[in-house]
Amino acid sequence: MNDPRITPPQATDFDVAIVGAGFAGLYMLHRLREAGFTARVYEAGDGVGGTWYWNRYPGARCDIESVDYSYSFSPELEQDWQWSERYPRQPEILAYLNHVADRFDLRRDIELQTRVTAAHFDEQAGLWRVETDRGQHVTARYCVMATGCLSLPKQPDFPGVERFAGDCYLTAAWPRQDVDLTGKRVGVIGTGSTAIQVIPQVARQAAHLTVFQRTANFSVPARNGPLPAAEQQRIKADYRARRDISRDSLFGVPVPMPAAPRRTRDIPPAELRQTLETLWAQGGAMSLLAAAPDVIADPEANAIVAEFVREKIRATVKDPKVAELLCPSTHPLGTKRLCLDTEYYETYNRDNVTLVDLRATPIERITEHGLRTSDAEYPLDVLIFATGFDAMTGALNGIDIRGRGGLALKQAWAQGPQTYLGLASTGFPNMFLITGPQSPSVFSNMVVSIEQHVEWIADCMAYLRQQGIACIEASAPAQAGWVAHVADVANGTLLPQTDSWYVGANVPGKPRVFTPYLGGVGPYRQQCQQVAAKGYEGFELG
Ligand code: FAD
Ligand code: N01
Repeated sequence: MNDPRITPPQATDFDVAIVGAGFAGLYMLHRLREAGFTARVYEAGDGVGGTWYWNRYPGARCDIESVDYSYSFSPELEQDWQWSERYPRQPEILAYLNHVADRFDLRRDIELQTRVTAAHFDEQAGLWRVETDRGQHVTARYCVMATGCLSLPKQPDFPGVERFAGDCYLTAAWPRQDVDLTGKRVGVIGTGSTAIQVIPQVARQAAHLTVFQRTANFSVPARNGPLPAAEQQRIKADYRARRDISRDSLFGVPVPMPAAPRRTRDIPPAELRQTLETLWAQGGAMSLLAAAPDVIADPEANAIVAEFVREKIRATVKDPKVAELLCPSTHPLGTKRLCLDTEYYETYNRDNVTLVDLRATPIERITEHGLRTSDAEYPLDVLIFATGFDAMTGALNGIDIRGRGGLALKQAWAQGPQTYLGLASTGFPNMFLITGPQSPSVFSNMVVSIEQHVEWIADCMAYLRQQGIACIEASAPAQAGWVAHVADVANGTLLPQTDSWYVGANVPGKPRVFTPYLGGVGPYRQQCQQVAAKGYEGFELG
């Protein structure tokens, strides 16, 4: 039990330091308090909400249904809160998270406008020393990184960007006040999930919108709309069952795991067509993936579903040349995040929208009055960058995290993230990651995955306290086994081959490693439960 490398615990300022006050940090704080721990949350923003605090761009909303993209830990909360739409807008999700912060009296333990700059494990004292950009130095037995998978936006580094005389906006740092684009010539760079939400909104306001597309993406209609009270009531009457299905599912949504999945290619074409038409009419990206899970592994299945979506694009977009440009051709469906939209493809039928193909005519530079590609200059008043994130590891690498022997996390992960279950990393005792790399995280309804991690971590800390164990650390062999398993599962799919942020391809110099765990939310949960049931198998306790 006694690890000679660590002396008995000293008193700390808090039992737990939590970095980040999004869905993860808020629930972690609540859960730890309930378990009798003291905890402090540090949040860089001046409000809680994380993703939903920062991403205020027009059209921002989630792609999981509101009744599912919400906490399940409090039956009273889930009954009381009324969602207005099938897919809630950013302000509604932010209001929800603020309600949670107030309802559970969380704010008194959250320090806003406080960025954690360093977290060093002091081996002698067996505690974490945490530093912030406000000059605070605090100690905690445990450090929980709730820093978000998609919280560090890429900064626009286009040549000439600093000379642009118009207004520039980064979608992930959108201003609080309304941005009036009426009468403006607006350029949007990017056609990922964010841009696909922004573009229809901007097109309605701007005098002219030019979309600069490098890679066409697959998008599925949301079929969003009001969530009628009666429908919400019906769902809430049997909420536990719905939540349980999500918890045991592949992607954290209430689509049960098929008992004996049929291969998509074996389904008679007429039947498959009917299923796809029904799903298309119902809307929802996750339901499409969940209905034909082998599309991410079987090229033939993928080709069938991808062609179905392309047909829909061609049928929607009137100009055949524009339609063809919008048809994804560089990657299999679902190997970049499948997008969810409201009138995205329809937007290209508007007279005030132009699509520019950056593969044919790359951006050369941003000029004082617009953007120049290899064949034209586009005069612009406003530029919107929807160019994505340094995902999965960006926010963690933004902190000087040091474990045993002063080992920097950045160095330990130089060849790609190394974790056990995506929850912990060898050499970094008493540090936990919420939805860390190599957990289902971004390949799931993240609220379901966040709740699972938070509960596992809080239970683990309670167990250690009860057993009088001061230190927990992922063992090197267990970590190596998990990293290999994550890679094996990914390599059985089409995802690692595609250039996406899942593999870090969007950030120059990042090691190419597929980061989410694709084994499914339900099976992953079971593995975590088994690890705990076996006395935290694969961890060294001391
Ligand atoms: P975040 O919400 O990212 O919160 C992390 C917080 O940590 C941030 O507030 C950040 O400021 C803070 N932080 C980071 N580093 C530091 C530091 N060093 N010091 C102090 N504070 C720090 N997921 C879905 O499942 N469905 C969706 O529909 C969906 N839509 C999304 C839409 C957008 C635009 C984006 C960007 C992401 C979306 N996601 C979606 C993923 C989303 O990030 C998660 O669902 C969820 O909100 C993550 O919560 P979190 O608390 O883990 O992280
Ligand atoms: O970022 P992205 P995002 N020159 O990386 C282009 C979640 N999310 O913010 O594909 C030209 O997907 C880039 O082009 P390419 C969701 O998990 C969810 O849109 O690299 N173009 C791409 O088109 C999502 O996956 C929701 O060729 C450049 C775009 O910018 C994740 O967040 C909503 C470029 C970036 O797309 C990230 O989505 C929003 C360059 N130099 C976000 N650099 C919903 O749930 C980048 N691009 C609804």
